[in-house]
Amino acid sequence: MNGTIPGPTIVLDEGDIVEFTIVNKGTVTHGASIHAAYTQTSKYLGKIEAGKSKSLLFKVSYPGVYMYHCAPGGHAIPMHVIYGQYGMIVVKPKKKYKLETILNKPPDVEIFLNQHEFYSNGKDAIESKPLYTAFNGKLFRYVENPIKAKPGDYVRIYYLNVGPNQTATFHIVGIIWDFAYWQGNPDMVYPGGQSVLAGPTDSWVVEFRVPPDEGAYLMLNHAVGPTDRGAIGLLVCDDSAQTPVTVIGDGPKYSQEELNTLKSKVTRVISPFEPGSPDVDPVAYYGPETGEVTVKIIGNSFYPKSIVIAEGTKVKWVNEDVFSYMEGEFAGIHNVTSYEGIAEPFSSPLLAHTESFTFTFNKEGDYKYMCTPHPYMKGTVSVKDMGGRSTAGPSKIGLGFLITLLFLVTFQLVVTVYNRRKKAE
Ligand SMILES: [Cu+2]
Repeated sequence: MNGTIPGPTIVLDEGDIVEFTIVNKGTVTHGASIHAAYTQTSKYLGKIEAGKSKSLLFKVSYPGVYMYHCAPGGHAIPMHVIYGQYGMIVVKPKKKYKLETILNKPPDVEIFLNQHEFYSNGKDAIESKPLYTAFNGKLFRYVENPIKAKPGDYVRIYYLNVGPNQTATFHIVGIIWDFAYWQGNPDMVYPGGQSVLAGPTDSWVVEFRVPPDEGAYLMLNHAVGPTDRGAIGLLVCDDSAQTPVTVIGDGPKYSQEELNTLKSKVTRVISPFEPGSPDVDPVAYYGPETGEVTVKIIGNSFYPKSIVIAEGTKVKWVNEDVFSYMEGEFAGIHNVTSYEGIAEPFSSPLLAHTESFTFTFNKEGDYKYMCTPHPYMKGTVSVKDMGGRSTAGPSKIGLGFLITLLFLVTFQLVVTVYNRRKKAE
């Protein structure tokens, strides 16, 4: 959304009338689901084809912290959310939050905090096994660049667990909330507390005053796994901090130059739907003894994405995506079509859940293939002459032995015939 993960943080006031326009600059169908609108937004903003745009006018009557995300329709909705098409909308209440009333001043530090997950393939996404988790689009973003506040500063955090799968317990080490507001609604207020629990798309506003102790206060998901995977940041109490300050929830934006520098240092590439670097998308090797290999289509990606097989091996693709209802981008229905390195081209019909397509690779080569309804879904097959398969003929040692045997037999035959003729004479 607008080139960042998460997309732009949108801040509105309760009662605003919003004109929301989605311009699809991509190559497949997109859309939007806007949780801040009290209507079925995907009915109006769904199924936006490439190059097209759609608008919706709505009033935001309920204050709170909301998620928005891509919603082309059907199975494509979760798939595009996995891809990072989401962001936060905050509808600020007309009524003041309780701590603002008590302190009679606006917050010194306002933080819009998206927590979200990154997956290296569709199978892991379906099985809820994120490779990384992050606050606002980058692992350890606020460890590298801590958010600073002065002792006694009034802090308000708009916290949204985007997910898309895992439940999170948000906690700041050393802090007890003054108040926590469920979904960011000022009427749903809880005094005190050390944490807030949030499933996917759940949100909270938490408010507290920074203790007098200078130093680092760790913001984290108290589930140790996700914290270890990147969902951790620092709020540093420092008497010299410049406040008031606002931290928005947009993912980081890079100039072309910064991107080039980053890319030159890249040690790992992850992409849920096409082969990333081999450490996250390992190539699966099958020897000549393997007659048939199965590649699953799951979570809009091939699994394994890259295989190496011997000449004569059958490859069977099975569609394990279940959700094939509703319109929009082809929902849960896939095909398999070669597009590069095509010694022998192959193309399957559209496959629904459990349907499969089998192709036998008889020619050496590196084949690239894709799903045409979802051109971002890619895989590779590398076919090698590994020898050893019975159809590939005898080995060199065997051949030598055969030639020698043939020579000896012929020699014996010639000698025998010669001897018989001599006898007959
Ligand atoms: Cu597909």
